[in-house]
Amino acid sequence: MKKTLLALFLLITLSSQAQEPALIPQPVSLEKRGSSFELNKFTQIEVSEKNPDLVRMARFLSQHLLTKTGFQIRVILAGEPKDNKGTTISLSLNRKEDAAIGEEGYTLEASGSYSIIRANKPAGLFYGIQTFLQLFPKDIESVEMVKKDYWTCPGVRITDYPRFGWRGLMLDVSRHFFTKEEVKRFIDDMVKYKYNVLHWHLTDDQGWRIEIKSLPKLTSVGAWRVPRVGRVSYVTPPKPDEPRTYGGFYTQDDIKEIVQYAKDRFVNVLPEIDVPGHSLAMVAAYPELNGTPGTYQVNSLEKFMNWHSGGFDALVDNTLNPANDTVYQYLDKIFGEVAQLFPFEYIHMGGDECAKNFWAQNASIKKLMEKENLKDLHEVQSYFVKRLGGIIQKHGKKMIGWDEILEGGLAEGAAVMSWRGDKGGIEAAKLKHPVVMTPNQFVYLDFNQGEAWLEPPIYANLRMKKTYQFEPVPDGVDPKFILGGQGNLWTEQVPGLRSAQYMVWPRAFAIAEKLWSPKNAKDYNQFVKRVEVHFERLDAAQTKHANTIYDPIIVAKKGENDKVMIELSSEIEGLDIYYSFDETHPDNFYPKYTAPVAIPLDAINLKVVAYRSGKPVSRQIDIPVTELKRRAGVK
Ligand code: TNX
Repeated sequence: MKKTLLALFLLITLSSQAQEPALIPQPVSLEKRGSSFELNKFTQIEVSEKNPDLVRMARFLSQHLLTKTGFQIRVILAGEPKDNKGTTISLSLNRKEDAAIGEEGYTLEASGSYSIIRANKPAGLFYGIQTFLQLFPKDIESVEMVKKDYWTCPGVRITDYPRFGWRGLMLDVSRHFFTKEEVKRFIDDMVKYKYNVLHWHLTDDQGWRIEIKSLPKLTSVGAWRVPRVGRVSYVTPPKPDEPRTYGGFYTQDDIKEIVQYAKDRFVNVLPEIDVPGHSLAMVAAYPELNGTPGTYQVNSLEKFMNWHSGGFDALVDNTLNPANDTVYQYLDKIFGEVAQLFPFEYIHMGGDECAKNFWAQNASIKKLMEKENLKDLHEVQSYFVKRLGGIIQKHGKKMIGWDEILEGGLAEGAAVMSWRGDKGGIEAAKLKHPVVMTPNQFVYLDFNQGEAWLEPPIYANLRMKKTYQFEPVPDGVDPKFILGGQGNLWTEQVPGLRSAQYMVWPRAFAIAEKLWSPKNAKDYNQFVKRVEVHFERLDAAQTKHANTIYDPIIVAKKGENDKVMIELSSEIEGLDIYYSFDETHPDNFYPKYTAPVAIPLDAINLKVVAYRSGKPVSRQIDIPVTELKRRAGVK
């Protein structure tokens, strides 16, 4: 009797080793069933047939498991003799298509000594493998090999497929350069969360990053600027002969390598060449391309645009001259080479934020307007975009651009990336054009995600909670025109991979879920629980992430008699917030926030900290009263 009890106890503790599934993105359906699956050194991966894609997926999984666990896992063909001591992970391409799961879906069953991932296409197997790995403890992500006798995942049956086919992240490599290895790492992190488009913002005012063999100055001149740290637009302008040492570019071989690396992981790479605005790096290389004679230099993040309530003007002409035929000859060369390098069906031509103030003074543009009967400068931009659209089409690609390409008339067949909210997406979908949704108020990953006083300087805030409210299909729009969406990481204030990761995670968890999971997956509190599990996985993988979800939200409001009232809240549930005004550090024995508080006379700083279950979870935020008054609009 005692022995049986002991055996039962052991069994229960063993099976309870398997953690609760905490998957991101949430699968379409998940059922816990059977006992947990065990991975050990005798485990084998069995493929249903000798299909090269299938074998590649099997090797991909065995390689991952080898580096993390040290187990040498054999890949065998179904029917070949098995090691009886071992458990089996079977990968299978459906002979008869499973219509429910489509091109990227999969089913996964794991229990006891057998797991099987089935899909119609290799991409589905790849996503099934990502899910399977997420079912194991965090050490399966560890950078260092973790030695254990066996690993377990809970017994499950999962059916899963994406809501959208376009699930992207945009990386701006112009404002700051990211090496080839860093871009690969960015892709590695994306695919764990089932992203499948890398939108690569390759050119901008601060640097041209892609080798164009027929126009070598684009990179020999256009890829280099003066190094600066500090706040964009506030940095010291370069001195006339200051060395231009900051930058870099990808050779065409580098590009091919990255495209292949992405393809092996089912990621399409969308190249962006941003014209006719945001073109200062190109103009620095070939000054004949803008309409304002002069010499130009790649921008080093110093101020060169003037933003005002009515819009913006360029202080330096960073635009291409749409009335100059040479411009189109250059673009033909550039887009021709780009089309050769990138297999994806779309090329992004930018089109955003093109200042018109230099165009307005340009005689050749005036002539063009008369000749082509263009009534304003929006129509001039539209003329440019349409002509470029023809070039892109000639090179066998479809054009996509930022929502400004709607202004003055949308080019035939063009897809629109809606960034200034939903508006552009709604308009384009009504015109029956394909749309990718990237509304800045939900998915701009350059916006700060916590208390602005502590975060990198940027003009807007976007907390993960708000990102989780992203809904890719705007009301009243036919979903068939919405290809999907993206999170966009602009990098004016993001100088390297670690800070890029910090800005991306955890908000890209929320975006991944909105793009993959069914529309009804919207339980935020439950999502937060999974996010916390994944923080540990990112830590194991040495991927940086923000912890700003724990930071109290501080709001300063003007109360009666110009008093400043402070409101404290949090973006996740279950936190207790403590504060001080007396220059000492608050802990959980200090006043706990329950209702708005007035700033006491002579206070210098507000200090705030969040606890959960008696333990500190947030940073301590020290914020000057002068700043709080500024926010409340009180002198
Ligand atoms: C607007 S979004 C831009 C970028 C900036 C970004 C900063 C878009 C199409 N253009 O050039 O980097 O804002 O948030």
